[in-house]
Amino acid sequence: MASVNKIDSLLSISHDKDVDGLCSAAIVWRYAEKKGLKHDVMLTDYGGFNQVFSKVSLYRNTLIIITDLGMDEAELDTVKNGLSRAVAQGCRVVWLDHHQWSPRSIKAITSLENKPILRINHDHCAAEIAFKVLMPKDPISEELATIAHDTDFNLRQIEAANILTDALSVVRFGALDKKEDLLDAIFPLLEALAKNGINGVWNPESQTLHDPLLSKKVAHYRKERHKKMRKAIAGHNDMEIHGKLVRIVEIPHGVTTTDLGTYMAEPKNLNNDGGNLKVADLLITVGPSGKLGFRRGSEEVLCNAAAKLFNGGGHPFAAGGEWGMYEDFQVVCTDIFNTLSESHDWVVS
Ligand SMILES: [Mn+2]
Repeated sequence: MASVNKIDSLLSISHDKDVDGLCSAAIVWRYAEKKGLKHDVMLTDYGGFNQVFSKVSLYRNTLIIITDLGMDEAELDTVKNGLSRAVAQGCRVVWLDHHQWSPRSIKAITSLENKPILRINHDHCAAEIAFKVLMPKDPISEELATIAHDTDFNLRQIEAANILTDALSVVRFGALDKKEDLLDAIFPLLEALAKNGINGVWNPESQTLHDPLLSKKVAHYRKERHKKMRKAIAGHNDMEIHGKLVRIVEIPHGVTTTDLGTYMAEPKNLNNDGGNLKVADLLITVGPSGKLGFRRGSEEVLCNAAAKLFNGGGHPFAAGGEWGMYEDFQVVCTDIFNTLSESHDWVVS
């Protein structure tokens, strides 16, 4: 077995998609600095594990810290093989996450050599776990964890967290549109957060981002998003099933499920064609590639049980599933309504 004492560098692998992944990576960065370890960053999303975990076998004597990523079961072998090789070359694995893990995936990580650490806690976001495990005495890491918690639990009580969420969306959508490298695009934000916490990107006095161009882009993005969400609401499809109001909307390009879910949970946003819509008991968003998002407006609905009918899962209050590529939104709606009618699992009686 390789020695664990020779660790001389750190590899940070985190989620590219949201503020929790970003803040987790920033906390790991601060940990690397504190320990004086040379450090690399990789960001990924589900579907991209292959690219990242095939590269970890190139590392030696490196502490590999993975944050805010659950196991992508489809890529389990790639992940296991990559990490096994890295570990045989003196690496050590620390995986900090808050998603659902299967017993098989847990075993794949905990059975690695060199005393792997797998910390899964569903009550916290990943940045909070990273803060507690790696940097418990660091006020900047604590602040980053608080910011991440506010967005990950969709509390939206911290304006800096809202801005950071939108800034990250602007940067991500911009890079995806131009087919640019996501890490390159996100890196300046990550570096600023790692070095100076939220104040590295945000001026608390003027309540604006330091980067004036990004500030402008965020303002524009918010305006456009508002227009797009109005349009999505106008195209809504409602049906009462088992006494619950089920609403399906299409997600416009550049809008996230959380954006739309939050917007449509507010009665004041639901003025449609002069009439007032009720907040739906179950809101289902249909993404461009047929991905389904489930949010609820009443506790008499179980989003995870509804999502399960569409090859998905999640929490009672928020879940995700899949319908598949589609052309006709009406066909998707009819099928979803049918499937929900045939099951009572998602309704609390
Ligand atoms: Mn997260």
